[in-house]
Amino acid sequence: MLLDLKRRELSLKLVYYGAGLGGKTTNLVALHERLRPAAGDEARKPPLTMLKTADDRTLFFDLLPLRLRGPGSDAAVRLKLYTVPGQPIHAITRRLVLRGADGVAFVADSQISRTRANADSFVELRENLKSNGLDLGRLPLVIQFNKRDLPEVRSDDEIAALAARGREPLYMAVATEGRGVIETFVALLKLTWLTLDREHGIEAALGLTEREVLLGAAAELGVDGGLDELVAAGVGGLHARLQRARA
Ligand SMILES: Nc1nc2c(ncn2[C@@H]2O[C@H](COP(=O)(O)OP(=O)(O)O)[C@@H](O)[C@H]2O)c(=O)[nH]1
Ligand SMILES: [Mg+2]
Repeated sequence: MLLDLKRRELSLKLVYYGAGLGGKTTNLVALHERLRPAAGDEARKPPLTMLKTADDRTLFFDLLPLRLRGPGSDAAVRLKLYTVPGQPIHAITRRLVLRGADGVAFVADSQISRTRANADSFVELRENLKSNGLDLGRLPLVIQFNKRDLPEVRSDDEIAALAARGREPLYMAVATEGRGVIETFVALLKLTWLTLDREHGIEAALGLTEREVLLGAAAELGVDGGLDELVAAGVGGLHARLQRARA
């Protein structure tokens, strides 16, 4: 997190983590495709930077920068969405990309054959956070189960049971069709914002509310209204329980 009070601008780093080929890059591509930058001098669509190997796999990271403004506010939020490369040889890169992360989306591959790879990646995430001085228990984390369209995937019931045990909100997705992608992103942004506000009072410092930030994000992504429904699409997790308690 970087808070520039003079420019009234907050910069956040959000990282999509997970085993190779789970769909992290596809999430960013789907978000990029939906981008409808707000009118005005910022109207240029931000580039999605992809550093790929010859076989189309992420070499170092993918990066999607977003700039959000709350309606009627001159404060701005800059988001940098990163992915990590999945291949074993890129272990050090994954740790570097995680440095200074404000929130993480863990993209799990729903295929039964990838269960072990998901689990290994999650363990590695915890270790990498630790070596960056971050604690998985305190970092805003959202889980996505991607590739729901494929055969031989873990069942809805099984995933719901996982979600009920964990504290993280969990979203089902088919990233290639854009399904669940916005939900995951908005939930991650919301959770990250709430956490940083609790720890650093960013709302008061910037004069920007969580609602305004989420509305700003929704506008950029061409979503009109229905923010609460997007977030509520998640299953399980502490966040969902909080939402129900409030309703
Ligand atoms: N069937 C299916 N394929 C997907 C889905 N999401 C990603 N893929 C495919 O899985 C492969 C790896 O995706 P990619 O985003 O590069 O994975 P990454 O290594 O996590 O960045 C690509 O061929 C994608 O088209 C999905 O929801 N369903
Ligand atoms: Mg990738």
